[in-house]
Amino acid sequence: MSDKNPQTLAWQGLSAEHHLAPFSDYQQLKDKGPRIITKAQGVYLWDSEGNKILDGMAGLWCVAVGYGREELVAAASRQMRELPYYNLFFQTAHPPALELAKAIADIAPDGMNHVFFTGSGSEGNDTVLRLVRHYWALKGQPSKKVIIGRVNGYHGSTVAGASLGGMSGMHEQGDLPIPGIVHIPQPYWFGEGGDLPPDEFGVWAAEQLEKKILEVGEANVAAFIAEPIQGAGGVIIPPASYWPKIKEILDRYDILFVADEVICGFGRTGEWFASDYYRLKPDLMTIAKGLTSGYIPMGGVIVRDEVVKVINQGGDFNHGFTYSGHPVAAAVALENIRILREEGIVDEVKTRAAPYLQKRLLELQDHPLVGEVRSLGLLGAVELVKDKVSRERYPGAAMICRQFCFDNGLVMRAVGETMIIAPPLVISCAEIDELLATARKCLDLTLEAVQG
Ligand code: PXG
Repeated sequence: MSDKNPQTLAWQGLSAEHHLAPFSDYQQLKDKGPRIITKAQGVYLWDSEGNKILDGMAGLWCVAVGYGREELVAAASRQMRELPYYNLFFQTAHPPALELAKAIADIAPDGMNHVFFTGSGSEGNDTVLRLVRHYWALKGQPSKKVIIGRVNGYHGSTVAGASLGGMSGMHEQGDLPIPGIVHIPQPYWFGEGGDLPPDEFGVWAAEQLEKKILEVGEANVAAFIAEPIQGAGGVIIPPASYWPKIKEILDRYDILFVADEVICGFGRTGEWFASDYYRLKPDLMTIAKGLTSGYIPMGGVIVRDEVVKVINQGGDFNHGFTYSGHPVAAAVALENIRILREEGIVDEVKTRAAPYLQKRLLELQDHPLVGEVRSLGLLGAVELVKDKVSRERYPGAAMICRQFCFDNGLVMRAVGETMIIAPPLVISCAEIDELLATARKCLDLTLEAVQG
């Protein structure tokens, strides 16, 4: 007999009988049954067993303003009454999409004043692929088609998104990447830096871009795409030397640079965009997630004026989605940006929450299981190791730790042998204390478990 409540069992039954979940092992899911999340408020979730859980991942990196914001609910319901749907095709538009495009241009880096809306980050990156190739064709250089991504980058799960990304598990399914996409190594010093000091490794990793451009031929390269900080790959914050060196290389070659800001955008680094933080000057930026705080699906691509000038002269851009700029999503995004601005949330991240999280996270460094702690803004990673010097791992430790976290009221993600966090931007210092206290307890439990 299970000690779960009957409603939980009924929902788990529906899961087994009818649902195909994203990124899941279906047999395992059937055997164990998913945790059913039923409600949320602030930075907390509740499951169907009545457990209260601190959401250290802001949903899936998206719930910037926290759960339970009535203003977002009101914005959606107002818009649903007024105009629940109309499209932006065939020379029509509606106020929420236009006003949102302006609100995004106001916070985007200088010279990036236009937005193409999509329903998700993946669709944003599909848009990127078509837009950059269209751009070069219009410039009379149709051979510039190849897009350079990075190993272990994440750019979504559509065919183009998964191809641009460098996740081997995704490439293995469905014959990816599609032609015209190549990858360079990632700037993951702790995992792959070997004996090189971080800065030297950062320069080496950046130089791989130049090497690849020369190998493919500048005349064939359309763009380089990268997350300023890799999220799904394990909160990989590049060594300080990496982005300056990449910028130097980008300046030497006539290719476009796409910053995938789906995770880093809308305040996560303490700036509106990580491109501001690293002064990246991208030509295109993919956005989603924090744009609506995840309350409703929406993504897009912010495009630099020079690129817009070219595509303005190209006749029809034959691309778009039924839900591009959906009025309800746009109304929620507008309200979400208003909240971020008026409550000074991005600045709060920079001056209060991020420094405090970093200070508390660094205290974990003395734990016997912790090889490295890194954080930037409200992104954090804790590398689990058996040996701090050789960086040898305990295979499976992170999954064990993730389960202890769940059981003790904390959502923390495991990527490889790295524990990662990305809490809502509105997390208080007391909630950060709670997060770290639970994390330390779970590291202790994990150490005990792996030492058997
Ligand atoms: N780019 C980046 C940088 C992302 O993190 C996408 C694009 C795709 O966005 P959509 O909205 O199509 O999912 C993402 C999404 C994980 C995980 O395991 C991360 C994402 C999605 C699902 C799982 O951390 N990021």
